[in-house]
Amino acid sequence: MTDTIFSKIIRREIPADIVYEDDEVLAFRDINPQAPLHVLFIPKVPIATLNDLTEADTLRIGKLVLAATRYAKAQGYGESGYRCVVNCNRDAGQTVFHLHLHLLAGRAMQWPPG
Ligand code: DGP
Repeated sequence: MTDTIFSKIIRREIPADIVYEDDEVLAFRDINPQAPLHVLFIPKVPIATLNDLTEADTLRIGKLVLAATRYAKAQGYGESGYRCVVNCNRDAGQTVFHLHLHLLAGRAMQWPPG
């Protein structure tokens, strides 16, 4: 996988507003927020898209989702709700090819998404 801007954020080569970190996950505010809370949760291991996941990633992805849901609840959005989105490839609008989970909260959202 080629290096992405998110690998540079993991290596602290470019700045980001990091809100959470553990051994396997990094989370930082989206540069172009689409909701009052918009945080990206990424695995520290570079995985390009959802298509590239294997059995070996099962625990890693579980930890990624848990980190996001715990953060959402800690920020007070457990009851009101929040949205987790993972875009995969062109038709979903993926622009950065390092798997990331968008956590969006703080406003009522539409369904279906655009
Ligand atoms: P996606 O469309 O799912 O690939 O989302 C990529 C997101 O990444 C998009 O919402 C904007 C965000 N983003 C892109 N470059 C940067 C950056 O350098 N810093 C931060 N914090 N976010 C970025």
